[in-house]
Amino acid sequence: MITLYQFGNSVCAQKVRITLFEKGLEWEPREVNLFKSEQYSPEYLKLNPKGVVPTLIHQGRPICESTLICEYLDEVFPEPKLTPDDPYDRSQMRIWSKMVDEGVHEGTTEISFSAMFREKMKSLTPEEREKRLHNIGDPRRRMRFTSTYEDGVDSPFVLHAIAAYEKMFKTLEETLSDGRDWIFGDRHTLADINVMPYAARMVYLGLFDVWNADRPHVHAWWQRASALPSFKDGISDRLTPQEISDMETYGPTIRDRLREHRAGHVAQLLH
Ligand SMILES: N[C@@H](CCC(=O)N[C@@H](CS)C(=O)NCC(=O)O)C(=O)O
Repeated sequence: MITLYQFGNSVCAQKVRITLFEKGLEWEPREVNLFKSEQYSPEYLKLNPKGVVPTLIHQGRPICESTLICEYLDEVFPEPKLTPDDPYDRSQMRIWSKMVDEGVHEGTTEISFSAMFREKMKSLTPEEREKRLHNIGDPRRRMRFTSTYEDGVDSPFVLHAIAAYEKMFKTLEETLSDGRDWIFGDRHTLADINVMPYAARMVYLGLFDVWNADRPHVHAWWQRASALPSFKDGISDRLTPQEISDMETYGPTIRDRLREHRAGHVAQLLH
């Protein structure tokens, strides 16, 4: 029996749902409403001490961290294999998950907050907002949330986000430029699955081309990735009309400013 604690439009829960679908596994959802701060309830913190989704429960034991959950699922349910066969390639696959976990994930949060969750935060009561900003008492998380709430797209954390996405999409374009379909060749692996929800969020927000206007291989990869049945089951079919409308409405409001910041970042990379 597999249970997934998740929140609908959470990127790292999407990653795990794609993997569950790829493995053909049955699972039960448990919703943790992040805007009601349910992730900070004492019961949930016992499962996930960071107070974040997702958490997978398998054989009565909790597993945290979406990258670790996906690797766990790949080991316990080996078919179809979602990791490269070669140990060197597996180490390189983890470069992709590290790129996401060490920058792109936070970046997605900052961009999503500055575009749309910021609006949602404005509609919370002062007590609810304070609970979210306080989180589990992590000062860095408070700083990030407060900064994107107050300064929106001009938050310095959005600059970190732009840089993290630039690195990921640049590396993806270079990797695919020899004509391969997927990051490790002719079959998709956890490296692609790691990137998919983060690319999808930028597509839904109408921001994908801030980075990828001149990256044809990334575009072709996206066409293949978004056509996978696991993409449909893990991401697109589960988005509510409201979530889609929020992304489509608010994303473009930060596009011009994001483009300016990205141009400044790319100019710096050239020096
Ligand atoms: N590294 C963690 C990140 C988890 C994470 O930040 N989850 C977000 C949703 S995508 C969350 O629960 N945020 C709630 C909060 O920070 O209060 C993972 O990959 O599982």
